[in-house]
Amino acid sequence: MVSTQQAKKEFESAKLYTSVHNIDLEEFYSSGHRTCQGCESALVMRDFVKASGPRTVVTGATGCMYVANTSYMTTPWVVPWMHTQLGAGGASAIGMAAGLRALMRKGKIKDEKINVINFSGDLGGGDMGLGGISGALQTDYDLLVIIYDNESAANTDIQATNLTPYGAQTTFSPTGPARRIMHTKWKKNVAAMLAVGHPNCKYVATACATWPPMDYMNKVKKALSIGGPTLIHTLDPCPKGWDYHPRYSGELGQLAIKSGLFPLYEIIKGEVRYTYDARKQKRVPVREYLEKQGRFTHFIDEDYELFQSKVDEMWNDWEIPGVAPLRGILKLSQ
Ligand SMILES: Cc1ncc(C[n+]2csc(CCOP(=O)(O)OP(=O)(O)O)c2C)c(N)n1
Ligand code: SF4
Ligand SMILES: [Mg+2]
Repeated sequence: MVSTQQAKKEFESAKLYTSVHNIDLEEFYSSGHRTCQGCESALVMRDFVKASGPRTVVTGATGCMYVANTSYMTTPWVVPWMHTQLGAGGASAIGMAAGLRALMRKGKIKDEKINVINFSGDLGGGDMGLGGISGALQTDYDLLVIIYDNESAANTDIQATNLTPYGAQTTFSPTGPARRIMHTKWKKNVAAMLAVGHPNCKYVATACATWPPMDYMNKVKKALSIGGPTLIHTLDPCPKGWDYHPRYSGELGQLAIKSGLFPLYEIIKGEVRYTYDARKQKRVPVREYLEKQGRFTHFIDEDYELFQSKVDEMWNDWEIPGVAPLRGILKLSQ
């Protein structure tokens, strides 16, 4: 475990928010975007750049957060922002960080800390761009990759990705009389996979933009102050893709965490710290979360039960609950 003293030191050096009243009023992702009402991915954008401040450059992979944010020559981005190809988030961050380092070394720009942040979606980052992100996490550059996960290829009309939950209806996996469940894969465990395989990566966290309050913004601050390659994976309720009224985005994010379905943690130099400990808190039945979304309306009792058993297994049987899906070491028989 991280010692209290070490945690205190990190906390102080990152200048974390201790109350919503400390949060800067200035916006660096402001009006001019065309995301859906209730879009949590838009909040992920707004809040990371609020936490990182004006000395930030952003690269963004294709997806809702590119298209909805740059339509018809309008943009909410106040800081320098660059679009990059769907699977190229990691490579674009390396290039940006390397370019800035070279310019500073040659004295062409002031030598100062400039935050380099890439955002990529669950398809662009968690599937297609995984190789580039892996490359970025093995460098010695100061860069942060945020995988914003709305659990579908939302921009191209809600196709399933490998981060779409089991059984969800998407345009690739419609339910019907012949087959009720079309998407039969369990969600890929991206953050932990990237954390365990990249010794150079200094900080990995999972987060949700709205709950617990300030948790996500403070994780961004920590990632940037720890420096080196870092990664945050956010779960972003998406009213269009998940099929619910936009007013419930905050509640759904909270239910995903309180049911234990989306584990909230940070890994600093190999040590896990739960930021919502679903091992110890009484978990909300996952059915309460699933029933509020149109993409699961075809579920029957056995589907809810399967979901619940998978969540319970994650917290009760895994070696590092909710994080690493290993169940210990088999004893070899003599
Ligand atoms: C190489 C490539 N293949 C396909 C596309 C079409 N395309 C554009 S956005 C997108 C979906 C991206 O999904 P995700 O990364 O999850 O971001 P979201 O749209 O959900 O925000 C796809 C398939 C593309 N731009 N480039
Ligand atoms: S489809 Fe989903 S991710 Fe895309 S803008 Fe709408 S709410 Fe946001
Ligand atoms: Mg997506």
